[in-house]
Amino acid sequence: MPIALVTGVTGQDGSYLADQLLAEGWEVHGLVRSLIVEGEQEVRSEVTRHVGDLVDEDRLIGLVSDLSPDVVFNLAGISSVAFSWKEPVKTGVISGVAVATLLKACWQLRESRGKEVRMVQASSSEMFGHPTAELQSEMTPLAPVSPYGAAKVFGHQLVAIYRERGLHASSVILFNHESPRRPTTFVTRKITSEVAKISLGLSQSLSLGTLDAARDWGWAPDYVDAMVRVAQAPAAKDYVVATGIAHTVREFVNASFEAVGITDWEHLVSLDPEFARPTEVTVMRGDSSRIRTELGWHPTKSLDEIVALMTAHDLSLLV
Ligand code: G4F
Repeated sequence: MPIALVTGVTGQDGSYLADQLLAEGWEVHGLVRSLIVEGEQEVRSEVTRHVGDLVDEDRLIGLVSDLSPDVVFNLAGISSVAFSWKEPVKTGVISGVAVATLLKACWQLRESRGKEVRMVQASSSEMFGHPTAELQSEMTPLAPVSPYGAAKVFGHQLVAIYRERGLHASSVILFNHESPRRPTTFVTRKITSEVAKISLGLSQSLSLGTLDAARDWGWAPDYVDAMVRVAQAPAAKDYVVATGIAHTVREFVNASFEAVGITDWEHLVSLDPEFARPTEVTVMRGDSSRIRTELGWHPTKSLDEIVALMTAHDLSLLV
């Protein structure tokens, strides 16, 4: 039975990843900050939870040594670009520097016991910054425009450095990926949860930072499936994971209102500078040809399907 250590196991991606790995017969261990954390996903009981902090080097090195995992999936960190503007130092440490600790722990396990441990790092499209081409691929230069993006670049480049050194370390460059498990701090779930309330007369309006930004939104379970494929690939590499189709926030809002039968929604939505970013990446669209060709991955849901599922889920929580 292969053994996985998943950091960030209580998040959207970590919880879907644990579900998939357990279904495929893996032994799954999760790193958690504490055994009870409000607002995070429930961790399946089959996941062995280990309390620890990503920045506690001794703890992480000891844990990796004790578990001797086949794969370490690093999904933990600050995942909100907006939050990274409020806490740039914390973001740099947790989403950037902590990657070094995990790589060091994997390397030590390999050196001391000859264990061929693999690592998969959750990198982000936010590393590309303002688009310089229509599609971003593994070859696109990294030029982040947020503290979050800069932290992710540090982790991403360290992974490449350890790969060069001989570790089977890969990065999945994830474009936006959504699901009913997304927290409402992200725009998609904020929209679907508010639209559900508005449709039931429980809220009057939805306030957003912009309607014009466009994102390449995929289905989160597809993106964790990509991580598993990358972990099992013969060679370690970077892989862009994206649908290749971008939609604006406006289109997402429209699809969510449509899902509850409201067509005339403009008067229900307002713009609030509080939710706008100091720098905004206007459009993101990924070229996932490499993972499609080499590992047979492909996205399974359209934006309309994702929006419908998320909106229906939010409605079900209210009725
Ligand atoms: O949902 P968002 O907050 O996601 P963002 O910033 O693109 O980051 C997500 O995707 C990245 C790429 O995969 C990840 F690296 C990252 O960890 C995270 O998962 O914002 C999406 C867009 C942005 O353009 C934002 O400015 O929606 C815009 N937006 C407009 N109004 C808003 C709002 N975003 C939020 N969170 N809240 C708003 O009211």
